[in-house]
Amino acid sequence: MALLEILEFPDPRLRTVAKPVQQVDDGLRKLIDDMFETMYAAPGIGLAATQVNVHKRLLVLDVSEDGDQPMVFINPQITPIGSDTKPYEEGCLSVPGFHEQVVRPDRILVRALDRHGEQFEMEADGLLAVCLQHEIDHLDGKLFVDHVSRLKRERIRKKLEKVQRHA
Ligand code: QAP
Ligand code: CO
Repeated sequence: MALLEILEFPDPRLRTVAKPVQQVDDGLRKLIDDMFETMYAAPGIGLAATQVNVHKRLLVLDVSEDGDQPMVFINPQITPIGSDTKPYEEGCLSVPGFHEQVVRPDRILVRALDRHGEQFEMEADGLLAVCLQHEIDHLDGKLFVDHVSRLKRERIRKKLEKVQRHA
């Protein structure tokens, strides 16, 4: 297993739109294991392949209390269930130290492949629904800061650029 480097905002590589996974093979499963190791070490609750500079449609998350429920979603597709939305205070391993309220659909249906390439479907709400939508945004080159005002986004960008200059 290996720890992967996490790209940080405003790195332009975070704007890459990821390509569908064609083959769920041992190479991909190794990447999935490395992404879990990286996410748990951070520590974080979700990580998209985009954040480790791999532009494939793949994400891992664990929103359980004890951090013992790893979930993998390959080529995920979501549709909102109903029209209810909810605000949630989001953060991101690629935007360290910043949290902002983001409004998203409250309940979603997700269809994806698991680590064996088998298709599954599930309904999600609460933190799981927030995290899935946040991570799928990454696969489309989007960040939670895109959901807040330009003023807030620019303030975050400038502060992070300053920290990165001193890193
Ligand atoms: C995405 O975020 C998420 O600022 C996953 O200094 C977040 O794991 C989905 C983290 C909230 C739903 C709700 C952030 C770690 C981790 C930081 C994360 C930090 C250290 C964020
Ligand atoms: Co994120």
